[in-house]
Amino acid sequence: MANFETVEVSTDLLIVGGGFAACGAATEAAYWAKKHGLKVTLVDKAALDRSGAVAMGLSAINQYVGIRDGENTAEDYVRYVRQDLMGISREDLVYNIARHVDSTVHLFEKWGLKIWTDEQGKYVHEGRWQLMINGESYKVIIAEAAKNALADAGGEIYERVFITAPLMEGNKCVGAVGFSTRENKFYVFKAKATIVAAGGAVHVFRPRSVGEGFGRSWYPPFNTGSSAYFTMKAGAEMTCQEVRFIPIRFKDAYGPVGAWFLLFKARAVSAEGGEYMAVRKDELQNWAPYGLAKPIPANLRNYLGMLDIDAGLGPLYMETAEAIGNIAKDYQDDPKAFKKKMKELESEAWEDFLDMTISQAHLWAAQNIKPEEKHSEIAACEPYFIGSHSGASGAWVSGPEDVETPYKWGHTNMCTVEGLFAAGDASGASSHKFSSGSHAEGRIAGKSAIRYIVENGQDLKVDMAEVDKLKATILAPLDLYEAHCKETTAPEINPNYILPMQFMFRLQKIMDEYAGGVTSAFKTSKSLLKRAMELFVFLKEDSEKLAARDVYDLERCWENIHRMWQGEAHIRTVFFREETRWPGYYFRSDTPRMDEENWHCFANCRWDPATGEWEMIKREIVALPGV
Ligand code: SFD
Ligand code: AMP
Repeated sequence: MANFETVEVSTDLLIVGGGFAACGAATEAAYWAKKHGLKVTLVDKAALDRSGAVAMGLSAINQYVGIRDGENTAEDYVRYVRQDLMGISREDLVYNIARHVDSTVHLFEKWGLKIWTDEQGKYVHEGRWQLMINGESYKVIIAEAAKNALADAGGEIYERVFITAPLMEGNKCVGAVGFSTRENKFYVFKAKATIVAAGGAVHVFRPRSVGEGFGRSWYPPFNTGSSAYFTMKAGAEMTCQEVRFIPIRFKDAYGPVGAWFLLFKARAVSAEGGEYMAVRKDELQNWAPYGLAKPIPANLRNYLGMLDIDAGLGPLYMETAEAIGNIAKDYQDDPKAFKKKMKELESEAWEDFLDMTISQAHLWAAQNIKPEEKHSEIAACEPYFIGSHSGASGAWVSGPEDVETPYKWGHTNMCTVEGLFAAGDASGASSHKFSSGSHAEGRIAGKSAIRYIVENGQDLKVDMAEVDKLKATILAPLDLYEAHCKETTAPEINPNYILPMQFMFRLQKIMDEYAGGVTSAFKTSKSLLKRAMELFVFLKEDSEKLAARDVYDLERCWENIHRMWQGEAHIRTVFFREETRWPGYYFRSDTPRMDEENWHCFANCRWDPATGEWEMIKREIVALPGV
């Protein structure tokens, strides 16, 4: 076996990940841990300051309810998410996040985040729920608060350690194992409770950007399905694995559209100039009641644009010049004020990208695009798994104690596995939490997990013989490479193993062509999915032949295994749900309609660690009482 030192770390609470949910969990848990003399340890595969989805920054806080100013109620937010997710959401979880999210946003401001304010000192809204920010350093600010809280409570942070798998004792999670991405060290974290907050997944599907653009995607390439893998391998029930997210973005550099639609009130049109949201309005009848209420769900907005593409009316364009012109119109009688306003709008347009998707600004510059003069192409991205945005995939977690629902079996945000909690992208059916809601949910999970430890925490029993077996499995790709790499003149071509990049291409090809990726125009069917499952049998077999040249490759091997599990859960759940509910995310051509009678329910799944079998489960949707 490759020579890796084993480093054992004992803690009370382990937080896996260092993004928004993890930072929220760390900040809150540290406070309660200090009171109870407990230790909190956070492990991130990257460096906390710039890890996860918010690495480059963001230009808006997408969830702010505005309860203190009487703008909205938490119940309003529940109705919004119910509508946007075509009726499928865990309303208790959405409610719990919504009632806590504002205090998180106020903390962000206290920690130094600049939220735009108007002349009256009120937050500038992008839309009903969204606040504009100067967000290029958003992640640094939130990470700093988490670091300070952990330091104050005697906690620890491990950066650049890739968590590979859960550590289990029967149906109880007792920590995690992983390896350093820089040194030959294998880590064993033993914990009385574990919170998984390792984000969602990208590059499961073949991206639009291949060849020279490979690696560019809307979702950050460093989130690779580790949350899903971790919870599935622990035997946790999962939910909404079919609810992938496809954002519409400025084409090829993936710049955000929210500010354009909501703040600038821009129209999206086909190459012929028709506004698909108006021209194709009648199509929304087919998706009633959700298609007929406002706001029109994100997937249906996508779908109407996709119908234009199918009809040969592409490319689609965002009418940036028209929108800027409309806003500036009010100033046209005063040339000086007009010029000033135009300058301001122009800089806001560029800042929107520079805050969070810098490469879109590069692309505009490279293509001589001045948004005030010329429109820009938009397109549907490849599918992603991001339960915190407008997708919903994640673990099935226990709801808040004070809300009357059947969804309660343990401490709030605990999975169906003892001692294992999830938040952010890792927890499912509670979409539209975004950065602020993920942080709030992390705080909820952090407090709950500490309470779990205080009430249930016994001394840990970890079978080190099992740990040694896990270590051998995790390091196997290094051994396989070492054993065979000299047998061929070109070490990347070898009948005894497959390198991680080749493996990823194969996974992406299956997902793209059979499970409704970009090149299949997001369409799939029962037969295509069945064939994908057949091909996955071989893919899984060959995953045992993944080989690694060094620790970087070892990380890539495991990232791809994590992606593969996310892909399999997706295929199985799309297959299970015999209807089309989210056209614009995916379309099942053999069941092209929504079936409220049979499928207004959660489609859950569970992989059984004891038998290796998958179980598919329908779960009832229970509305938040009185909402
Ligand atoms: O508008 C391991 N999001 C936006 N939210 C907003 O509030 N406003 C916006 O402006 C947003 N925009 C946006 C957003 C996302 C993306 C990708 C883009 C633009 C391009 C959504 C939020 O970013 C998102 O909801 C939260 O970040 C979710 O939080 P969380 O904690 O669930 O995920 P994370 O922040 O990505 O962190 C993941 C962490 O896990 C680590 N990790 N660590 C150890 N071992 C492993 N195996 C690991 N695998 C991953 C990561 O390093 C990271 O620390 S807008 O354009 O949509
Ligand atoms: P995006 O940049 O697309 O991620 O959008 C940012 C926020 O605005 C998210 O909360 C979206 O759900 C919301 N949003 C974007 N476009 C629209 C739209 N056309 N109508 C309503 N909400 C939107």
